[in-house]
Amino acid sequence: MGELDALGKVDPELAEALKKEIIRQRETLEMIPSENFASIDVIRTLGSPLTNKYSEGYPGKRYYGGNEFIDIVENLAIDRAKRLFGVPHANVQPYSGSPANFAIYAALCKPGDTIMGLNLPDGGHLTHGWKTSVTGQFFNSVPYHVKPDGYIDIDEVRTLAGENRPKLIWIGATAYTRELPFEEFAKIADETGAYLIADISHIAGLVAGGAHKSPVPYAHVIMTTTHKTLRGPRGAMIMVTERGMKKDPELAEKIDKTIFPGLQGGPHDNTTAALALALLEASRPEFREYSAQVVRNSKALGDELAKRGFRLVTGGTDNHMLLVDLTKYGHGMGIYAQEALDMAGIVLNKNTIPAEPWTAFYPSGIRLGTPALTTRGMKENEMREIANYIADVVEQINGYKMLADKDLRNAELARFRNEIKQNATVLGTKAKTLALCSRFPLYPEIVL
Ligand code: DSN
Repeated sequence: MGELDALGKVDPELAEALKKEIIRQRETLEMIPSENFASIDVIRTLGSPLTNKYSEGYPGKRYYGGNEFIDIVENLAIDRAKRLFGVPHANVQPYSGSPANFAIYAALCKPGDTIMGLNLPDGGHLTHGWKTSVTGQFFNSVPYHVKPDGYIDIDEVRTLAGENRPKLIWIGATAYTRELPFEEFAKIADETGAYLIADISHIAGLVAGGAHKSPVPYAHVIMTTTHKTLRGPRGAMIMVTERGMKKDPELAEKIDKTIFPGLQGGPHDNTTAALALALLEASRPEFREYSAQVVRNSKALGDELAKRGFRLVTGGTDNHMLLVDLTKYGHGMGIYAQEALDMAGIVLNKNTIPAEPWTAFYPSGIRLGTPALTTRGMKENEMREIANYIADVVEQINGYKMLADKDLRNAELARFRNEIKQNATVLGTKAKTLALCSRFPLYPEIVL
């Protein structure tokens, strides 16, 4: 009996799409650094009947009846988050990272207050004040940047914070390959009276596993999504540190009230249950080994790519991620690399590079990482093999151009798409990635 057979009987169209997605995950090399493979137990807990329940409020203080078991589940998640990260307060209800970040603003700022975050094209997140996010519209956003070498410009942060006296400062990124300088930011926040908010969505699993410095001694509030390196269900948590409680003894209460009733309705109890399980998994010694391996893999991948002549932003990595500058092929070539690699069974994303010479839609780099492949059991040898696959494929974009004129650009992209699907190197690499994937089975428990 196949996993999707029953669904296939009631909704064959949907079952077919689910089946194809599971096969796609199995048969490609997943290198988007914000993605991972949650354990089969986490996946199955997500699919539990807990999705049926309404539980507005918090454990012991619910608006509806019938929450005695949900209280146990949510308390398990809260206690495990507090223990794993070493914080006095955790809210496990945020639906995802962006609403969690908005809740932090709503708890601590008034519209029009000044806030600071890393500029989006420099590796920052939309919700850290970028102009197309409401966070850049409701607040006076003063972005800071990375230096030409790709490292965060701490001197600029200090100067901007001194001049603008922000209410809060974000430390965190979506495309930053070096250890986050929490200590330096804490000093700046103290000097200027700002709240320091660490968004550790990308690195939470590394922090939990001891492979990245913890923000806990430095930040007042910590937000993380739960589905990236932490390898849990899709969701988020907001934690308040001892330092945060010292700065504002009402901080925990303010955050809780902003999540509910301020912004959200009922928590997704099936997700909370899956998160409780993921936090237990992340507290085990195997997870420490996993997070250390993620970083070793990332370094091995980067070293081999550099050997093949690719320039890495900052020259390398301290974490799970690499940012590759493709300007040697021209400006805006990230899309060509992403699509050629996709065709070869390697999934990653085009990304801006510091001082991006083209646009955010057509950026000049690619971003890739090792959390998902490490979950599959791959190690440094496979990373070196994959780096060579990537190099072989990306070299095929040489000679194509990114053009400013829309019609010419579309014509050039159409020519590329037509040619790349017949390219012998790309097709040969596809066969190799498929063979590699089959050596590291994904979700063998799911029989299709
Ligand atoms: N979409 C996430 C990432 O890929 O980094 C950030 O929200």
